[in-house]
Amino acid sequence: MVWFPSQRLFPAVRGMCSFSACKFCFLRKLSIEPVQQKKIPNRYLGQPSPFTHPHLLKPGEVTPGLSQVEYSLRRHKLMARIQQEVPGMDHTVILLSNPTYYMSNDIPYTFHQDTNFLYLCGFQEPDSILVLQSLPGKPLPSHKALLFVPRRDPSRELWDGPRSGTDGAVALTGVDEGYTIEEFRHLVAKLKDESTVVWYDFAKPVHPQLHSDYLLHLAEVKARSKNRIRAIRHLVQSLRLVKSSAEIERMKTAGKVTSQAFIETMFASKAPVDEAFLYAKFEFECRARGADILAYPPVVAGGNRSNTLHYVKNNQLIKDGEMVLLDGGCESSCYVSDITRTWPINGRFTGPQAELYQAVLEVQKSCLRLCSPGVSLENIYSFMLTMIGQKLKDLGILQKSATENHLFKAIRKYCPHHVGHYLGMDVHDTPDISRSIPLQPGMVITIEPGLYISEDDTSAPERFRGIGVRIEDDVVVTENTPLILSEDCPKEIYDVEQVCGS
Ligand SMILES: [Mn+2]
Repeated sequence: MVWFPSQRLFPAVRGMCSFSACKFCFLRKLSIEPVQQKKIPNRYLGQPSPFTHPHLLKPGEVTPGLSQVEYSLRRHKLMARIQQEVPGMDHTVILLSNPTYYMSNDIPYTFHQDTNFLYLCGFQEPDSILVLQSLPGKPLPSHKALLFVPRRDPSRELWDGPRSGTDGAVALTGVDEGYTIEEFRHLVAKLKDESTVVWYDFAKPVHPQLHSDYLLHLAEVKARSKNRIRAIRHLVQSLRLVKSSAEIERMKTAGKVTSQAFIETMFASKAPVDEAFLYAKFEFECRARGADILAYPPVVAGGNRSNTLHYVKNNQLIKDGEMVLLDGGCESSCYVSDITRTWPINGRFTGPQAELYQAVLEVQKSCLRLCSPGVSLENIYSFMLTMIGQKLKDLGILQKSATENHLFKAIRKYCPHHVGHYLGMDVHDTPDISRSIPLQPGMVITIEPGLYISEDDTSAPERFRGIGVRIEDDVVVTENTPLILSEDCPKEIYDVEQVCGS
């Protein structure tokens, strides 16, 4: 998916580091206490467990590929960050899960967990609260992690399936203590104390009902206290920005699955074809390879519709001679991919299609080469704009003699979106982190230049009208050559024609 450059930018976060990559990070000296492994109940929980789903989870894993130790480390890193921000106080962090959203009476949408909550505990049930509390007399990052979860209820479980309950939640996630959600009010009463700094996103609560039931009053009391409530979202995002090696492994899987789905979808292309057919084919090929869901409604845009950046209706016929732009990605074990390819529906590029496509491809490959530590997404964006300007002249879309002002306007007209965004558990991951900060090893970004020539654009040469091209890859920044997670997905003209034509 594309991200517009007009989106609000936030100041850079200081002191970001990757635990595994940074030699000087003080967190390396942290000794966290070994997780006391509690026995997973030998019954179904509210999410896969190593006992019920041994094909997905190894012993000690909370979600596929991510261990209790990794989750515990994330919580410790967050508490260390808090200690840096506000030293020498008592701290309590409160994170809400998502609620279940309903399409109509009793008909739920597919549940999706809030990703900040998920990042810190891996718990997949709605209507839950994670609390991290500093320990009296012990310096941060020492803390206690508590989960408040829906209580077991046979009458509800008959309809909705099993719940983990407090014992299941503790054993699965490795937090220190588990309580029912109703017990949360006892804790809230203690937090009104002036000596405690409460870290909670009161301005944008992810669970409106839990907020009004338990936290609205606390927020009001704290507003009058000298230790006010402080937002936590930005700190969690600053941790999420740099991925661990286990996270990169999950993202490799998501990239491979999606690349294969693209190949199968290209292979199934024919003229004419309904966009809905390609949408269904793509989703099937992702899910058949183990993806949980698609990461977002894909764009499957034939012909001139590819010039509508977030075209998701996907209900038109693609005619012989047209191209299709597919922007799609899947979510696999909490991590997503976000890939775009544009290909001729009948398997052969026309002359003008090939010209425009090759121009975008060259810009894209040049941008990929810039993905290294020290360079920011904004730097790559500036580079992309300059290179697109040159390509517009080479293609004859712009006059060689165009003034600076005219040139800039034309570039923004033919490529109105940014070069990319951060990628991780969310498609537009860590959205509050500025794109001006230098990239570091372990950060994952998309690189997705495009050129869009509307069929109504009488100022562009006629042969290009109605063609829109975007090419998007997912990239892990490393010390050396960037790792392209979507490298299996064909993008050279020859390779695309081979796959589509075979
Ligand atoms: Mn994208």
